[in-house]
Amino acid sequence: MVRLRRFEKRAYDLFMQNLVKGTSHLSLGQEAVAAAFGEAMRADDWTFATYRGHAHTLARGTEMTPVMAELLGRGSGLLAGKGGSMHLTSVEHGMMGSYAIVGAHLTIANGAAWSARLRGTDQVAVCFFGDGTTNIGAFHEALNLAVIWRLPVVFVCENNQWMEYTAIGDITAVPRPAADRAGSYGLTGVAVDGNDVTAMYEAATTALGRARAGNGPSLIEAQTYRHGGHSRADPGRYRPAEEIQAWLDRDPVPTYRQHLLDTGVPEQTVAAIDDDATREIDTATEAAKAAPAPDVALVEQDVWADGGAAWRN
Ligand SMILES: Cc1ncc(C[n+]2csc(CCOP(=O)(O)OP(=O)(O)O)c2C)c(N)n1
Repeated sequence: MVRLRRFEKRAYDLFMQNLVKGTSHLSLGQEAVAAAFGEAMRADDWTFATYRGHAHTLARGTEMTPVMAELLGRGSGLLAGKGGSMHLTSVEHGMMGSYAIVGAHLTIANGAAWSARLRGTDQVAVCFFGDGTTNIGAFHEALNLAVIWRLPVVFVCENNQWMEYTAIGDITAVPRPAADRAGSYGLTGVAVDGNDVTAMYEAATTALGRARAGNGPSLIEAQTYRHGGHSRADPGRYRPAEEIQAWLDRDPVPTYRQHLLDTGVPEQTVAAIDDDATREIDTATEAAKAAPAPDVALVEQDVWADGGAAWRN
């Protein structure tokens, strides 16, 4: 969680210095969800994320330097500087993409899960999305199909309470937008404290085990909060100050730090975790800043599945 927190705080600073190209969507405050799944998943499982995918990419073991270089649009970036913050992908780490079309990736995760079934592997596809996504048709289509076909997929709604400028409660008929609808698809509604990394890890382990054993999909709603607004263009000032403060009081990073100290983990060990993360982000930042821009001649490369630029019938 500390790594993810450090990375996004630095990404924010670099954005304010106009070094991050395009916009970026931070998940500060939501780190427990990505960290718990990153820990519980097997190396050959698949992650599908949204445009808010920095933490999910790092949680699968991707190094900070290429991710930071990607945000800065450098040639050494994860996608050679051609994807940017919103499209992080690292197939070798099972990070199968960050999708900007709300809801689109739930059906793609189904496709990955189906391929695992057809190939007889016990890989699991895990798909993260926001609360607003539960009001998109693809959410319902994907859940229905996943249940009918008993697909090894785990749908994880990160209910950070807000969509883009709109509170989820203002436009949704049920209090828990994902968990309360699970029954419609024959699933058990699972609502978890998304700021409690231990509870998240347990929920992740149960759902992954269920999928791996051939018992089909799960739908988890993680109750959490993003500290900032929707994107860097949005400071989120429309949200009530008391609401923000109440969630800051339950910030997963300091809360878990305190938990470690309370349960006897030595102060030096906790400090070493902080120091490692600081060193890692400092190194990544310097390397990314020093890296050259992408070669314009490569702009058409990697456009098609074979890595080339030419249309094929
Ligand atoms: C199909 C589609 N409709 C609208 C948008 C514009 N849009 C981007 S993010 C977003 C809000 C999504 O909210 P939520 O699913 O709660 O995720 P969060 O951003 O809070 O993580 C909207 C409406 C889009 N990208 N795709």
